[in-house]
Amino acid sequence: MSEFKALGEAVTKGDINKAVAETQKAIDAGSGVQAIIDEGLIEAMDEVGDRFSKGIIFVPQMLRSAKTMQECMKLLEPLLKEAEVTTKGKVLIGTVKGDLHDIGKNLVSMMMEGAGFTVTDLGVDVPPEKFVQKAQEVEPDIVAMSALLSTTMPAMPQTIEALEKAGIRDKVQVMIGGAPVTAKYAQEIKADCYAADAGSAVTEAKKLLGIS
Ligand code: B1M
Repeated sequence: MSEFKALGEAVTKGDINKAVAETQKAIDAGSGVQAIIDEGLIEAMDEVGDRFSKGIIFVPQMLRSAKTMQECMKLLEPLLKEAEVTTKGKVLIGTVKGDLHDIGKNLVSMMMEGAGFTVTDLGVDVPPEKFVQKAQEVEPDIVAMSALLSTTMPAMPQTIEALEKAGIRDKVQVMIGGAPVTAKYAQEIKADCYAADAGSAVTEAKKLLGIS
């Protein structure tokens, strides 16, 4: 976290004003957006998760750090989207049923938009029937699901099953991701692909649609 030490500390402490100021400072200093996200914000959130696991902090502090990261992302979002404008394909994304974590999903969404995909974001706690209903409406190329809890991962195969029942499973590619999700799990539940992070979500989406 060296270059972004002050930013990381502000995020772990949940000091929104300081974190936003540090983000702006990093942008002004010409630091890459990806580096600010990966080495500043995400590393700090990992530290937050670690402290939560050890019982050093609790849900309110975790929430405050999440809010802090979201405020920093507001400054970075326009820079992420600057890159490309053409539509590469349509992506329907959401965090699965029972799961309220949306920072990673939002990041995937922003990176996809930045790479030229048209993204419909269903938000958090999205039940399988909502994925199906919206997929029928917007006819996406990719249905992308995020889960951060091991207890909500089963909502992924449930959603795939719902797409099958609605007769649209073969019309979409299914991508899954989120901290507890693995490539092996993607194979097990017959998703079309797994992406470990927001950057590889874009690479994998392009591969799925045969775009270089
Ligand atoms: Co939660 N939480 N949380 N939490 N939380 C975790 C996930 C946890 C690992 C913390 C811990 O114990 N170490 C743990 C889960 C354990 C498990 O099941 N394996 C946990 C828990 C237990 C809980 C609660 C149950 C706590 C409680 O109430 N007792 C509760 C559950 C609420 C619910 O969802 N029903 C809960 C609540 C919360 C808050 C609401 C307080 C808050 C979320 C706020 C929000 O999102 N708006 C929160 C937070 C902030 C976290 C941690 C600290 C940070 C998550 C985060 O935003 N990371 C997290 C610990 C951690 O992850 N280190 C933790 C930054 C983000 C950029 O990374 O989301 O992993 P991530 O996204 C990555 C990749 O995973 C990937 O790309 C992103 C970046 O490149 N990715 C995809 C994500 N989705 C993808 C989709 C794709 C492809 C890639 O394709 C479709």
